[in-house]
Parts: sequence; C-alpha cells; structure tokens
Amino acid sequence: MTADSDMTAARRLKIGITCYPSVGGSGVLASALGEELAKRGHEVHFISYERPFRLPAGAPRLHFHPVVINDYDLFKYPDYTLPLSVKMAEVSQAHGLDLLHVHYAVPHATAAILARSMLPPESRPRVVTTLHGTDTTLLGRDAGYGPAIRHALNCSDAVTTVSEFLKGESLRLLAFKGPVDVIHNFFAPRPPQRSRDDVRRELGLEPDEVLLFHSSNLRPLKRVDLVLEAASRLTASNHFKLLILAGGSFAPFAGQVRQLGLEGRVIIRENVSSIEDYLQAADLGVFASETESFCLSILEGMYFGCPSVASGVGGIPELVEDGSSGILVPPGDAQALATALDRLMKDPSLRLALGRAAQGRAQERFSPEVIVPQYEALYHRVCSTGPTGS
Ligand code: GMT
Repeated sequence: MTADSDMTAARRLKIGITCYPSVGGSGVLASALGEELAKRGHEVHFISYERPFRLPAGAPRLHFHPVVINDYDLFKYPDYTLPLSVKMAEVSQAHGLDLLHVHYAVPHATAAILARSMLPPESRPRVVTTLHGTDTTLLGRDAGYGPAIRHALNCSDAVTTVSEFLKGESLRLLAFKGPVDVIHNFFAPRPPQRSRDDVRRELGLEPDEVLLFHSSNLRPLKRVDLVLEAASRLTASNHFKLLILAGGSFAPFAGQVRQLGLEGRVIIRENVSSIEDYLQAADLGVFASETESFCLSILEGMYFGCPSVASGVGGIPELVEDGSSGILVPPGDAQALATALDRLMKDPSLRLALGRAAQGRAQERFSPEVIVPQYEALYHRVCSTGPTGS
C-alpha cells in the first residue's frame, strides 16, 4: 500500500445514520448526505423504521437496517426509542461503526446515547447530532422534551445545526452551552427523467404561462393558506398556474381553493419521486412559512434557476439574498407575497436574472462539494479525540 492509499483508507469511516424516513427536510438531507458519503468511499449504514424515501437501492457501501417494532397490548403508546437504540448498538458492534450521526434530535439523539452506553468501551461509536428545526423550535420549548434533548446534546460528541439562526435558537431555547457547528444544508439534484416541455405538457400549461411552485409537507407552519391567498390576489393580467408538490394530503385545502376561485389554477402532485422533473418546469417558488430553519425546498428550486418569493424568517435570509437571488417579504403578509410575485411575473428579465443568481449561489455555497467535506472534517475531528461520555 502506498502512503497515499494508506491515507485514503485512514480517511474512510463507518458511519451509522438515523433519520425520519418520511417526506421531510431532515430525512431528505440525511439521505443525500449518506449517498454522497458512500460515493466518497465511506461505509454508510442507515438505521430507521423504514427505508428513507429518497435513498437509492443497490448503491455500493450504502446499507439499510430496519428497526422492527412489536405491538404490545400493554403499551397505550408504542415505543420506538428502545428498539431503535438496541438496533443502533447491534449495527455499531456488528459493523464496527466509528460514529452514529443522528438527524433530528427526538428521539434519535437519546437512542444513540443509550446505544453507546450499552456497548463495551472499545466498541463505542462517537455520536453526532444534527438539529434540523422543530426539534429545537417546537420540542425544545416543550417541558416534556426540552430536558431530554438538552441531555442528549450534552452527551453528543458534536452538535450541528443547519443554519446560524437555528444555532442561536438552540443555544437560547435549550439553554445548551455548545459548542455548535453550523453546517448548512445542500442539494444534489438528480438528472430529470423527462424534458421541461414534457412536464409542462403533463401539467396542461400553455407556452407563455408562468408556473409557480410550492413544495412542503403542508404542516400548519408552512402557511399554505397564505400561499393560496397570495395566488388569489395576483392581478388578472397574469397568466399562471400554481403547482403544489405536497408531501402529505392536500385534501384539507380543497375548500379554500374553491372558495378563492382557484380551481383550474392549482395543480397538486402528492409525494412525487422525481422532484427534479417538476422543478425544471417551474418559473418561480412561493413560500410563506411562519418559521424555517433553512428551507431545503427553496434551495431545490434555486438549483434549477428558479428564484423564490418567501417570508424572510429564520434561516431563509442565509439562503436567499433579498433582491438578488430571490425576494423576501414580511411573514404573514399575503399581499406582500402577491405584490412581489406580480412584479416578477410581469418582468421576465428580472425573474431570469434572479434565477441565474440563485442557481450560482446554490452551486457556490450549498453544493455537496462544498458541504459534505465539512461533515467529513467534523467526523474526523470527533473520531480523533476522546469520547464525550457514555
Ligand atoms: O419542515 C419541514 O419541512 C420538515 C423539517 C424536518 O425536520 O424534516 O424541516 C426542517 O429541516 C429541514 C432540513 O434541515 C429545513 O430545511 C427546514 O427549514 C426545517 N423546518 C423547520 O425549521 C420548520
């Protein structure tokens, strides 16, 4: 073995990743990270109750270990934390994992800490916890969760957040003393499966029609009601459709669509697997979230040259520079959203300029090439120092 290949071998790690497998930013990010790490030669073991929905099957060095949960009459509420921690310990020992990287603290960080303490000292993996958003901003405020989250963070070998905003909120709400590394989210688009024209035909768009898009899990904090309200306030001269890529059922909003007279304007696609097909067909994103630690969906649009009009909350201003790679408006203001959308719909050259800047910013600041090495450096740092505790 040459010195170089020796060095490379030394850099390859065995990494356990736990995330929610369902549609949601933290699971999307964790899956993309696992895939990128495996491509870079690391061995990656996903541990969760289901295979994460964007995780490709059959990729080299990418493994999935399901957590099996039995149904016991004794339990009014089924428990996931204990079987998860047992599986984490089992996989750590069987595969000699260097570290467990958990995405979304609840209950993953607690399970990882428990798994580590079940193992003999020489087999204990390091624990890295990445906070994604509501694990801090919602559960961190909850007296029934906050102390357990803080304990798990204190016992982690490293804690990361996906934005400076979320770092500040985590230190404040969880009274966590740190340290916290900020590693922004990234997006690694797959090549679209169909052409832009094919997708626009599927959506029934006329050639000059502007396609607005919104993509989220539709939870109340996404304020889909405001997105619809803004669409209803666009001036009649605008020729547009609104595509909603829904990571959940859109049924609760059907009444509002009728009430606002938006039938025929709003197109719904639920749980699509090839998001890239639709993103390349879109012209403008619209996001009205009350809070957002990063907003991966905006970044996904940026990659395809699609700028967004969004509420300037939380970590969004770290992603979008107001006026140059998108437009930010005050939260809760449907009219401000509509005014900014109208402006960009009526001025295609401004929209294109913002789209190009958004795409450049996405590639320069939020690409796998820029972000994944930051995680690798962190992993090597924690693996080269003593464990935080058991
Ligand atoms: O809010 C979502 O769409 C899902 C949620 C999650 O944890 O899966 O998203 C959070 O994590 C994403 C990935 O890091 C961030 O892009 C989102 O901004 C964040 N959501 C909130 O903070 C509300």
